[in-house]
Amino acid sequence: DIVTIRRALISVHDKTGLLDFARFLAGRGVEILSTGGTARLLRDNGVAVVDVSDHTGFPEILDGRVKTLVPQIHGGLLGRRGDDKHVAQMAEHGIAPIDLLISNLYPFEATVAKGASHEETVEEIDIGGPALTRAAAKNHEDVAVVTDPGQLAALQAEIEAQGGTSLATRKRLAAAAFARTAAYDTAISTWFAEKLEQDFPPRLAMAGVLRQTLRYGENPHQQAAFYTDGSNRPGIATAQQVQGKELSFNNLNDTDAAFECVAEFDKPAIVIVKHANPCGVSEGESLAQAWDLALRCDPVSAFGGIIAANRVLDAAAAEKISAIFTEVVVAPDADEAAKAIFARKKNLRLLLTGGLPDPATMGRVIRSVSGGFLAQSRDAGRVSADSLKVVTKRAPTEQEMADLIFAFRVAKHVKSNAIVYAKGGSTVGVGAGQMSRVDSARIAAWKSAEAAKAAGLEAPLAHGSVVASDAFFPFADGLQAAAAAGATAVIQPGGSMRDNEVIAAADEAGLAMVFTGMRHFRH
Ligand code: 93A
Repeated sequence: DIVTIRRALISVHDKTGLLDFARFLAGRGVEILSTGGTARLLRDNGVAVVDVSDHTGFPEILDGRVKTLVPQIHGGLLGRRGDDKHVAQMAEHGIAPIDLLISNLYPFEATVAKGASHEETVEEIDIGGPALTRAAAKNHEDVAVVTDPGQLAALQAEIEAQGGTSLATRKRLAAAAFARTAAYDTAISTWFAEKLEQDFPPRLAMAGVLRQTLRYGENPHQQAAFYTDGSNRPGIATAQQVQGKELSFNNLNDTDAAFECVAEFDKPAIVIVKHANPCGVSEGESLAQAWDLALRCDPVSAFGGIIAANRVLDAAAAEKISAIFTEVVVAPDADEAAKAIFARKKNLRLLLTGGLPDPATMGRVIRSVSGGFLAQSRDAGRVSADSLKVVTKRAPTEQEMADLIFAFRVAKHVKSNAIVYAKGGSTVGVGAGQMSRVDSARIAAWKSAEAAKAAGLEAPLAHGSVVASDAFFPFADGLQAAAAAGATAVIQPGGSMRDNEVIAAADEAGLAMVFTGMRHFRH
């Protein structure tokens, strides 16, 4: 199953490592066909090449849009060498077999990332390259296809050792080639859909670009990998890991939860996440102050947590964060002093993203179900003071109103049933993921009492706080639990059959309550 290479076609945008490999081929007597820019580079460096246009007798036309889209090339890649009819037809039409294709595509993704114009971006949609790549990959029985400069070294070693390419290698290269063209088309369709601001389902493009294979999934017996969606939007997918141990599946999942949450806030803010739920969120005058207040909410859970900041990390914040055991720190950036402080903690993973996710963009959320998947747009909903309806006799004070909006923004990032107590721009008790709302309310209150004990305070932190619920209170009991914990104001969507009972209970306890009309389920 070894195929000797007699003729190769090279047509690449990324010319990394190409010259050495081309010299290697030329040294073995391989005829090299090549397109405009690639041919020029090789020829200028003394490698003998035949221009594709000379080989086919057909010039490159339409500004290079048609270079290789001709039967002599595609026939040379697609003809079956062991098939008499194919061999005869190739001979009849003067089509020479091509045994190796080296191709990589116009840099469409990079062109989108640099914010190029519509016309420039369209011109970077490679048509001939994917066609060549898919033709060669389809005919892997006889043809090898290189789509990434990183594949050249191993291929050279195999050719040196065996005199040609093995079927196993050709199959592996074909799989990588189809993955590459699929990802390329995904990037194009995503870009189009986002330009057109299409709604679901056309916006959905499923294939991702492989960013990293992961050691394992949520558990060690599960396989896992991390893909980007080709959009290049700032977020976990654009993060650079500056230091620390290898990122795990759970690290990435938790880090995303923390980063999406911290991006909601305008003032310096810190979010501490455990198991994809925030266990402490705070705004502050500085990141260091926000850290102290976020940590106060649940210092027990914060151990081994994921920390997200919405500002450039500075030395003061880095010192404080480094004082406890933390798995991951993520931020848009960090200054040199902060980096030096984190560097003392060798295992700590520091991720810098270059920006914050935009909480207002639609994007998409995908979840698998047995035999399929569910897709929805992101929860980009956000409440503001003027969208809230006061339903109780007492209206919230200005401070309560600010805290209500803060608490509801946090609740959006807490798994349902979510109950969040907050005071002065900090969470003081979080109840997450319970099957009944009243249980979440009780847990959040209990945690606020524990946090107060840890801080050496008499009263639970929830005393004099406000409370947010991600969905309506179906009964008065959840609200009564919040009142008993010391909350003075409530924010919730409203819309329950028993809203009247819930409002009456709030009035009875002297609470102010606002309805958002918007729900933030997160399951
Ligand atoms: O413009 S194309 O879509 N039409 C083609 O026929 C074609 N053939 C190869 N793009 C085409 N290519 C691409 O040109 C390759 O994928 C490669 O990225 C690039 C190499 O062009 P040059 O050799 O002129 O630098």
